[in-house]
Formats: sequence, C-alpha cells, structure tokens
Amino acid sequence: MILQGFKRWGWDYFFYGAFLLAVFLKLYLFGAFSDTVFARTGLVGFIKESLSKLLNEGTIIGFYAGLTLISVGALLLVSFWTLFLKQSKRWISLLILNAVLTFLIVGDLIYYRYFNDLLSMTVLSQANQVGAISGSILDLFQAKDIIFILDLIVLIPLVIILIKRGNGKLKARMVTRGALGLAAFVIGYLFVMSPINEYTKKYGSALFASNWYNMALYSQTGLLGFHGFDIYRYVNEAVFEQKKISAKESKVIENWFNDHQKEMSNETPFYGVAKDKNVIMIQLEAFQNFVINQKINGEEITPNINKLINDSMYFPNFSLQTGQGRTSDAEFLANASLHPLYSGSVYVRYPSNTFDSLPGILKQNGYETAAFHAYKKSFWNRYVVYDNYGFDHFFGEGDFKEGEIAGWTLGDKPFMQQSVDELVKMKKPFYGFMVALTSHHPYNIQSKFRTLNVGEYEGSIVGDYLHSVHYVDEAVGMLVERLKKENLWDETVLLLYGDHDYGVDNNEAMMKIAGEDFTPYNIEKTFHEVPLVIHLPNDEGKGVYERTGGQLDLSPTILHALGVPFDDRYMMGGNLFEEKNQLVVQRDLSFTNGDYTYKSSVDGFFDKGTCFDGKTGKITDINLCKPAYDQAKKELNISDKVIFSNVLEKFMKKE
Ligand code: GP9
Ligand code: MN
Repeated sequence: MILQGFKRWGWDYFFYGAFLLAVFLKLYLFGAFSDTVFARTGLVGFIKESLSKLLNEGTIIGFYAGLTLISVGALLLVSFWTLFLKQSKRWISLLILNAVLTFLIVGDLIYYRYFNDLLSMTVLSQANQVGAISGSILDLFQAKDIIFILDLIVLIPLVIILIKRGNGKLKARMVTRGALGLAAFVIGYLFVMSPINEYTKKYGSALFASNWYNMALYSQTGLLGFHGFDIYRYVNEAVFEQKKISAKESKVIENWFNDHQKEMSNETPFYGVAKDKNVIMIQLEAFQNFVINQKINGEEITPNINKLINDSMYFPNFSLQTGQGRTSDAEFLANASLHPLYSGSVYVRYPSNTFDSLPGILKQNGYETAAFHAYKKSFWNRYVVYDNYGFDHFFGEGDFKEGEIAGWTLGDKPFMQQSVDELVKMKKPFYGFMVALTSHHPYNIQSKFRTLNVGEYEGSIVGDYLHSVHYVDEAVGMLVERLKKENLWDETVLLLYGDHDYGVDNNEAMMKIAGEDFTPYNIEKTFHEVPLVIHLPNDEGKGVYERTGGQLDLSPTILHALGVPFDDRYMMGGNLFEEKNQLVVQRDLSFTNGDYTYKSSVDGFFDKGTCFDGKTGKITDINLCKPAYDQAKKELNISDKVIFSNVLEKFMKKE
C-alpha cells in the first residue's frame, strides 16, 4: 500500500520536499554569501551545533537552533495551504512561492552588499530610489548568484512536462487534505513561536522593540522571521499605532535641549567672525577623507581641495553619521542637526515634520536661501523637504542648462558653475546648499575624464572611484576660482564635506591609499571619515583641527561663525570651533569621542562590540566605552522620539 501511495503521490512528496529544501538552502546561501552569523560555522557545523544545543542542553536559545526552526517553520507557514489543492495547482503554487521567496532573498543579498542591511518595508516603500540607482544594482550582482535559480531551471520544465503528460490531476480526499494542511500549519506555527517565546523569556521584548539594527533580529530569527516581523511592525506603525509621547517623556526631551543650549553658550574667538556673510555648503557625493592630501603614482588625487585646505580650517577627524537614507541622511544631519532614523530615511518617512533647520533660521535672519541638485526633484522626496526646511528656491533637474555629462548626469563642474550663476543673482546675504553627484557609486565616469594614472587600480572600482573624485576635485577648484572672480570669496563662508562612505569592500586598497597601517582601528576610522573644509572670509582660522566631529555639528558650527545665538535652538549637534572633541554617534551605535572608539556588534549587544583606545588604537577594556555608549544611546533615543512624535512642532510653537 505504501508503495502504491508512493506511486500515486510520489511527485507530491518530491515537489513539496524540493520546495522546502531548495528555499531553506537559499536562506543558508544568503548567510554564506553575506558572511553573517547563520553561516559562519559552515553548513555541517551549523547543523551539528543546532542539534547539540537542542539535544544536550535542551534549549533552542543560541543563535543557530532558533534560527533554523523559525526558517523551517516559516516555510511551512507560507506553504501549508498548497496541501489543500489538486496536484497540478499545488506544484504550480509551490513554484510561484519558490520564485517569490528567491526574489526576496536575492533582493536582500544585493541590498546587503551595498547597505549592510536587509530590505525592510520602509525601504521598499521607497522603491523609486531603488529604481533610480539601478546602475549600481546591476553592479552588485555576482556570477555565483546564478545558483539561486538553478532549482527553478529544473523544476519549472519538469512541472510543465508532467502536466502536459496528463499527471497532476489527483486530488486527495477532503479529510486527508484538511489533516495534512492543518498539520503543516501547526508544526510551522510551533517551530516559529517556540523560539520566539524562549527569546522573549530570556531577553524580554527588547529584541523586537528596541530595533537598533535589523541584522540583530535576523541573527536570531533568520531572514523570513525578520521579514515577518518587519511586515507586522510596519502595519502596526502605519495603521494601528499613533505615536504619542507622554508629558514625562516630553519633559525629558525638553530638558535635554535646555542643557544642550547651555553647553553651547561658550564663546570662542570665532563667534560672529562671519556675521552677515553668505554661506555656501557643498555636500560631495561618497567623498571620503582618505583621498585628501594623498598621491597616486606621484600625482595628487585632489590637488584643488589640498590647495584650498592651506587657506582653510581642515578637520581630518570628521565623520559621517548617515544611516539607510544615505545622501538624504547627510543632508538632514547637516541642515537639521538631528540623527537619521534607524530604518528608512526621514526625508521619506517624516518629510513634513517641524525641524529647526539652518535654511529656516537663516531666512529669519534675512538670508535668501537656495538648494541645488542636478537630479529629479522627487528623488529622496527633496522637493517636499526643502520646502519644509524653508528654502526659497530649489534648482533641480530641468532647471539646469544642458552641459557636460559626467557620471550619471550633469557633471559637478557645470553643476557648481550654474549654481553660482543663480546665487550671484540673489539678494545678499544668501545661503546656497549644493548636493553634488558625479562621484556616485559605481563610479563609472566617462573615459575622457579619466586623467589620473591610477596604476594597479585601473579597471577596478577603486580606480574608477579615484578618477571620479579627481574630476569632482577639479570642479571644486573651478568653483573657488569663480567665487574669487565674482568677488564673493571674502564675502562667503564655504563648507565642503562628504555625504557617506563609498561603499566599496576593499579595505586593503583604502588603507594603502590612506597610507595608514592595516589595523582594525584604522580601518574603522578611515571608513567613516569624510573631509570637512571650512573656508572663512580672509582665511580666518586657517589650519588643521584634529578634534573629532560629525555631520550633526555642521549647522551649529555655521550659526556660531555667523553670530546667530543658540539660546532657543533645537539642534543636537556641537560647535566645532570649541577646542574639544565632539562625541560622534553612528546610527548603529558605534561612536567615537576621541578618547575611545566603539564599534558596535552586528547583533546589537553592548559587550559584544569592540572598544578601542583613541590614543593607541589598541583594543581595550569594553567597560571603558560604557559611559559614552550610554550617552550615545540616549542621544539616538532623544532624536528618534523627536522625529517619531514630531516633538519640535510643539516646542517651537511655544516661542
Ligand atoms: C540622488 C543622489 C544619490 O539624487 O542624491 O543618493 P544616494 O544613492 O547616494 O543616497
Ligand atoms: Mn550619496
């Protein structure tokens, strides 16, 4: 009878088994290709460890066992209903499910390669972003990724042939179908829920609620577990939960800002040095500090910026603080002096909140303000946010005249020149915010601009990057000349900084170009550093400033030079003119304060991170990082609450 059953239902066992096994292996492959916890021990080690935990310790706590159970359980939960169907329909449904999950897993992998994170609902709700950087997406595919569709290449024709041959018509009795489907559901549910219950028993709800890092959740629940929770969270946030904060929480936030305003009242010799001067702030795309003042085959990579540095204030220990919102996060940090969100971009999720923004404040102080970016105005939702910030004008794609194309659109040379064309027409003083673009990933700048001799890096993404930043450097040189010609040079505060890291996984090359020793501390530091150059009228304060600082500090620093009081400002950043190191907090809770640098761990637990001594660069006692860690955590927490509950709307109305 069993044999007969096998004859009748053999293809069913095969297709259902193939579905479970193939998708499970793909989940494993995601771990292996992204080198995340799931796969570090290798497939055999991973199975062994899971089983030994379960059998010897009788627990499913421990990363791998729970993760395995949830992955298998989730597969049962998404597929149990196919057991109710007639054979052919079931086979087709399983193929479709397989294809959809494969699409998701590969999507995650591609996304992970660029952002070191997983696709979340908030990211997907910004699908236009994903579309517009498709050049980079293609670049992130690797030949080995083909393995993800090998099973489908075999299974799809097989199902077609079988159905054509007349197989697939069987339909089990109602009771059998019901029992099987229900069994799959119940097993799936138990597999998913029992580890989750164990986790909540052990860690409380923190794992799910605090949400510092998607990878932390993934390392416990696997990819499907993460996506399940992410969808649940998104629906909950968007549909059921109105984020209101209590009066007590509001008071805590208000006190924080009051204390900060007091701290910021320290005078420095720079207070008001640039009173009523114009401001031009330029955000350079993916521009990292390790190319500054460096040579490649005897030639300077950024000769013009290096020259500018001689007449300016240069901050070589200045850091990016961006998150998933990349360029938009950098703009937000620089203009609103709040932290970016953990997930998604403020520009997309909370574009209409009240912010105490640099353009808004300068406008109140009699400035005419304009933002410039030579790409679609809807990208990163800029047109909504710029208007909200209080910019008088936004020049975007369509407003610029045709000109030299470099990188993906109008090159930074004509972009900066045409932006100045507009600025000179404006009422003085003006504030111009330019978002440059040429040096965007994957750096495939046109060959006529490849003028550097990048030697061993020619033909690699690192070489492409060097060519791109070299072009951007020339654009900066031309801009400086132009400002001098327009007699704006000593009438203007000029700031240059980079928006985020360059997203290339080649630490050897980076450290070689930077001329630094290949140590974990140096790598961490170099990868986060973007240049900051501030040129004040009459070369005021020129020199190198070793103090630490970050993008959050830009607006408060500018206001200080302009002599605009900070008394009732709701900005979180510090003043870089003060002779001290600023605490620079990254979105993943890594930070530096000069004395210590903390690198957070992928799973988000404090003591799994690494604490470096800022002087020696050596790993030191983790507890030495704890006080600053607590402060960093509080900062992020306050910033998040301010954004989630639109707290500044209330605070700023009071005035
Ligand atoms: C597009 C540009 C790029 O307008 O700002 O954004 P990014 O991909 O770097 O976040
Ligand atoms: Mn960018």
